[in-house]
Amino acid sequence: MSSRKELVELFRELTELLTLDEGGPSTFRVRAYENATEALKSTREPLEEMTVSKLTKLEGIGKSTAQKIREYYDTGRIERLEELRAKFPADFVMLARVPGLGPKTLLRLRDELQVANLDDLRAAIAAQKIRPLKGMGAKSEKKLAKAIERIGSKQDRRPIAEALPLAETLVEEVAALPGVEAVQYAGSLRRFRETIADIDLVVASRDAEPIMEFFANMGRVSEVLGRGGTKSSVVTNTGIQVDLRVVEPEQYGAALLYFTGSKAHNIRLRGRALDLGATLNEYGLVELETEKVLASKTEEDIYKALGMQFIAPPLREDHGEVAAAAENALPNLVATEDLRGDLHVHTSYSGDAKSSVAEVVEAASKCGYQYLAITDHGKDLHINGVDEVTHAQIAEEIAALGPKYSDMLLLHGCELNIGKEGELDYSEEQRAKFDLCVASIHSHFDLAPEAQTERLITAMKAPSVRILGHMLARSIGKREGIECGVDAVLEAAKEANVAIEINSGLTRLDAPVEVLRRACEIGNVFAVSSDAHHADHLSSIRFGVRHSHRGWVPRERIVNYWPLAKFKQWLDG
Ligand code: DGT
Ligand code: CA
Ligand code: ZN
Repeated sequence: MSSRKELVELFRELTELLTLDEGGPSTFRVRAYENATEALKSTREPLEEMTVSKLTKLEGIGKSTAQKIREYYDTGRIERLEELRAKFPADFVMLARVPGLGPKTLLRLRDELQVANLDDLRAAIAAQKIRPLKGMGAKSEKKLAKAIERIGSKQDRRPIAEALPLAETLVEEVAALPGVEAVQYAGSLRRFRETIADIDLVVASRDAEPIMEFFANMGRVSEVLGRGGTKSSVVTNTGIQVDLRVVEPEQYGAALLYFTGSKAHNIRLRGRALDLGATLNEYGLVELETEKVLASKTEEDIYKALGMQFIAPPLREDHGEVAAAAENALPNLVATEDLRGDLHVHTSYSGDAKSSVAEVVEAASKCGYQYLAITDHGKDLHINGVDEVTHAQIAEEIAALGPKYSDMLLLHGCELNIGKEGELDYSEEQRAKFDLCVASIHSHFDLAPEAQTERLITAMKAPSVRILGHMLARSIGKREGIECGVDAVLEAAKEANVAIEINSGLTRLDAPVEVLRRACEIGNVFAVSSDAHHADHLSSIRFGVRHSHRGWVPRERIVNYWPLAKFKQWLDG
């Protein structure tokens, strides 16, 4: 952090803690710190070189604050702040952020009820210990209970499928605002976690005001939790909290890196920075001795300055990625543009899908694919299944499109249903007519693990099966995946030369990350598939790509990354 920025941060903290200490925001001392903070933000004077008496000549800076500024530049810390930090631990300071809880009440809660954190406060409310306090009462107690509930609900995690579309829309809308140089969602969403607590947006702009204005007044906002000069927090009508931060374009990379996390990854990176004699924070990578900013504008710059490979956001979980990046040993990850085909898509012949064969093929052609497998459901799936006769018709339609799409290999495939004991649709003779079969589970989710393992292995032994579709059949936020012996299934898949699907559906993202990582160790191959049920959804394969990153899947192991010849070899093998 440029030391100026850090100084401003420290003064902000001082103001916050002093407000607590003084029992209110309007005392002389608190206001003095507020004024000083504002002065520090705007001044262009070379503070680090100025004496106390020179500093006091600046507008908004009194003697006591001038001394603290000097102390900071001389020693790197401010003693008074350290005292206040010791007096008010972070858990207690958090309480000051509960709406309706002022410093006076807080101190009373601490001194009379020994409330030190949120849990204590909850307990005190539950025991109705707050209402007898001076200045309180049953009504204020109830109000507090509600305010805490709000905070509590922030901890609810939601499936990525609920948050990602909103985040993508927000990014689009903010990008179109005047003065916005870059915008990205950060946090767990950018790391592509399966569940999300809130959406964190980072914006690069020199003028925050229009962005804050737009943000607070969006139609989808039900409540503004906070609004500052460069930071706001809102709750949408659907109850998703969105935090927005506007930063200087020069610091965009550092801010994006910081707010993308994970926290554990950030801590690991900071350790690496320290080893190199630098500090890393949301403002930049700064050489300690010279205070020179080594990198801050882009994430790429920062990783490079740290002497390591760029680490894709889904990898940033402190699972060994920092050490690997430093040794140039990260897996080669696949990019959406690298994929040469899609091996699991449906047409309107599957009852739950909407596009014609021709529309799906045209969409695949627009993706630039060299091969495509159309895989409508087998007939065992009661509502959406397709019988032999209809499948013959699909085959004809596909063949008829051949001449028009001569640069794309069109495969007539099928998504077979794995029955309770591993049985599949049709006879093996009939199945062998398909160019490619995906086999997946759509029912009997509650069998014993041994039975599930057996079932999957039995299905994969059918020679026609080449891909194990959405392996655990989970639905994120709704249904846990089946329990099975993962290792045994993966071993069997390897033995049978069956690829493990990486299903791109946002409610699926199946097989899950832990399974993918295990499969990498065991040596399986993978197929990243859209499982699109509409021609417009072929592009959702990008989600599977990011899920594959979370699983550390090297692109060399992805069958639809392979060039046509190699892919055909695998298919025929
Ligand atoms: P979530 O919101 O629970 O789904 O997960 P995240 O990772 O989005 O967490 P969040 O929203 O609390 O914070 C966003 C990022 O900001 C987080 O991944 C790392 C960074 N961050 C937040 N607080 C801290 C902190 O105290 N220390 C460090 N080093 N980084 C933090
Ligand atoms: Ca977050
Ligand atoms: Zn499907």
